[in-house]
Amino acid sequence: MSSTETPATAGENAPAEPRHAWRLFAIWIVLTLVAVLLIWFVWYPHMPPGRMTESARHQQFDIAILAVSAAPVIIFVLLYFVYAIVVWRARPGDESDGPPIHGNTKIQATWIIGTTVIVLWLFVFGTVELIIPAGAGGGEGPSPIWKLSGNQAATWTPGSNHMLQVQVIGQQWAFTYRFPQFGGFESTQLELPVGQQVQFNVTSLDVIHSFWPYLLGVKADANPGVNNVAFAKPQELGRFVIRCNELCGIWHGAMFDYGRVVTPAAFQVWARGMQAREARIGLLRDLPPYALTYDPTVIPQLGQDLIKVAGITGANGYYYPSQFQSGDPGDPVSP
Ligand SMILES: [Cu+2]
Repeated sequence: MSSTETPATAGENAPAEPRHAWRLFAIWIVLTLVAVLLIWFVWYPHMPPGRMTESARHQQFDIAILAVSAAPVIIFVLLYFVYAIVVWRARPGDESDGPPIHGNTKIQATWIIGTTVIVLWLFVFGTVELIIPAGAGGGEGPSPIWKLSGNQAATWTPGSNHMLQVQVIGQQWAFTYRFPQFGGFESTQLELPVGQQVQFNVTSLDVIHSFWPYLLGVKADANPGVNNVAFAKPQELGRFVIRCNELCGIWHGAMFDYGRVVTPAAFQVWARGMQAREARIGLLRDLPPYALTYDPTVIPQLGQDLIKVAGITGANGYYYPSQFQSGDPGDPVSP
């Protein structure tokens, strides 16, 4: 404690220096308590992204915890700033320097321990919350490490504990959804059953998009040729916005839509109805077989004649290497 020298200039009648540290601590603890209570009880329930799914609920919790963790630090910095300006400012006519101070072991130790605890806490909390639940709603690639509980099955019925499979296909500039457990029908509408585990299989037909129904706490990149898996378990009924979150061309800003979380029974009625309708009008037959990724240039149903136009497919036989001998000009389209 080499910094507590009493200034030699202080007169005998000068008032004793108040205990600044205790004063600061008392004000800080009161302000921090008020801030934490306000954050937790007033702000937290209104924080994005809400509580529509397990992932969203966890993300809201994370933001609240981080706000509570940051409040004491921010309040301390601002309080010290204001206190220094008010209490330690130079008085008119005071031209003297402050006392020379060299080190203070207590303050240094407090600083190192305090910042270490804060950084380690953020590291541990952040890592745990990235993993729980099931990858925190982010796309985890084709074989996720952290999965939602629920069985993989070829069919889905309400309450069956089967994971509902929803394929999300991005293209300039819309998302479409395929439901392999319902005959592989395709829709521009997204409906989801409440209280049931959903597995999104996200891919793209052209450039990189990003599937972002943020009220569901889900965000997964849509890459061509890649199946990017993300999980969600809707907890509340209602509408949610779906946005593309990757600049994908001139109409990127218009690439949004609305989805709905409905009861499992209503979902089943909707899905069966869509499947029956698309079977009736022949659409199911014309769709390419369900796959985790698609190459639009090799899907005959999407228009052989169009693909045959010179210049669109590139080199002869490029997309069907197994069909042609090397050097054979071949036909780049016919499977
Ligand atoms: Cu996009």
